[in-house]
Parts: sequence; C-alpha cells; structure tokens
Amino acid sequence: MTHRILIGDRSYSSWSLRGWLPFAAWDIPVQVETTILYRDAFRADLERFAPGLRSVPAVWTPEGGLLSDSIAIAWHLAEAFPDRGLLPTDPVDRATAQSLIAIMHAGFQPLRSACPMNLRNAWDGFVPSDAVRADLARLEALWGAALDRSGGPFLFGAYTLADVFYAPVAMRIAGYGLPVSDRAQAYVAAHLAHGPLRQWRALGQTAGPEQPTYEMGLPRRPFPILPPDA
Ligand SMILES: N[C@@H](CCC(=O)N[C@@H](CS)C(=O)NCC(=O)O)C(=O)O
Repeated sequence: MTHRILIGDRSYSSWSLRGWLPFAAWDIPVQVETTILYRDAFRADLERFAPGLRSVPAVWTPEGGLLSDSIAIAWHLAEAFPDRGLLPTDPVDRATAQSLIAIMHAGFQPLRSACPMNLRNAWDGFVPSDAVRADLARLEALWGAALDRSGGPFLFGAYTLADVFYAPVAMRIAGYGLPVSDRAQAYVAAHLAHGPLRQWRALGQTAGPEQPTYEMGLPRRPFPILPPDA
C-alpha cells in the first residue's frame, strides 16, 4: 500500500503543488489522482476521493488516515520519514523551518490573491500594490535571515519542507516579475532549477485547459523555468 494524493490543475493549484512536492523531492511512492478546479465535476471528484472533502490537496495514508490540508500532509510525511531530511536536523533550524511553514500557510493573502500561481504564462507590466510590496518585504526578511544563516541555495542549505511551502511564492515572483533583492532572486532561481518543480510544471503544460480565471490581461512572456544545472 502506498499513499494516494488528489491534486488540482498542476499549472494553477499552488496548494496541490505543496502537497505533491514532498513525495517527489524525497522519493516517497504516491499514487496521484487529478481533478480540475472550477469544473462541475470538481465537487464530485472530491466527494469520490473522500466524503466531505472540500479542497485539494488531500492524501490517504497507507494506513487509512485522511490528510485534507497541505500542512497536515507535511507534518505527517516528516513524522513518517524521519530520516530523509524533510526538516532540518539542527534544532534552531528545525524550529525556524516549522515557523516559516506556518507563516506561509496562514499568511501572504495580498500576494496570493493579486498574483495567483500560473505556471503556463508569465506576465509583463504587473504593478504590485502597497500590500503586495509589504508581503515582499516580509519575505525578504524571513528568507534573508534563513539564507544568511545557511548560505543557501535553499533556506536551510539543502531542500526542506520550508522550501516546499515557498515554492509557489517563488513561482509568483518569477511569473509576475516581482521586485526582490538579488539574494531573493537567487533563491527563486534555485526553485526554477529544482528537478521536482520542473517535472510538476512540465506535466501541467498539457493537462487540462487554460483557466480563464487566471488571465491577467497583461502582455504574456514565456515562463522562466531554468535548466537543472543553472
Ligand atoms: N488550507 C488548504 C487550502 C487548500 C485550497 O484552498 N485548495 C484550493 C485549490 S489550490 C481548492 O481546492 N479550492 C477549492 C475551493 O475552495 O472550493 C491547504 O493548505 O491544503
């Protein structure tokens, strides 16, 4: 028996990306099932996967436990695979990583609503509001402290669950050309070159329709995915 995960559109569902990335990044077997956001069948697909389910991602554990939230998936996998490095081992780094994950899960609403994750198109000419700029300043402070301590390329040096939670944020910075420091830009570049992220994006390019909800009405440019060794 393996884990089973239900995800939404790979190009748009940022929470699905957070649910799926740990399986790919730490080579944990998982059976993937997909649904499409905003379609009539969406509710039925959720109900079929787990009665009463309201959102993606969701995961069934091999033992029959249901995880219907990305942060629950993260904590479960860190606990189930304690030797794989999902969280840093250093106690200070580990606490900081847990805090960064919780902050992301609960926050950054202005950035999230103004810049929905879109891995099919990048946009020129996006003008961030003051609220979005305030979110970017908070990211600079949080990421900066971790990157200064670790030296990068990821928040705690090697890739951890904290990076999983900020991967869709990095995609927003890349896709909307948001103004960040060189240090934050290097962190975004590390995500763009990350194998599992590249795999997720590639799988999403041909799966399902373009979702009109995500049209920004701005000039389009190709999404800036980098080669793995960049
Ligand atoms: N707190 C949830 C959020 C999940 C979520 O909002 N997923 C979106 C897709 S990215 C969804 O399923 N939306 C459908 C709806 O809310 O009706 C988590 O962390 O997993």
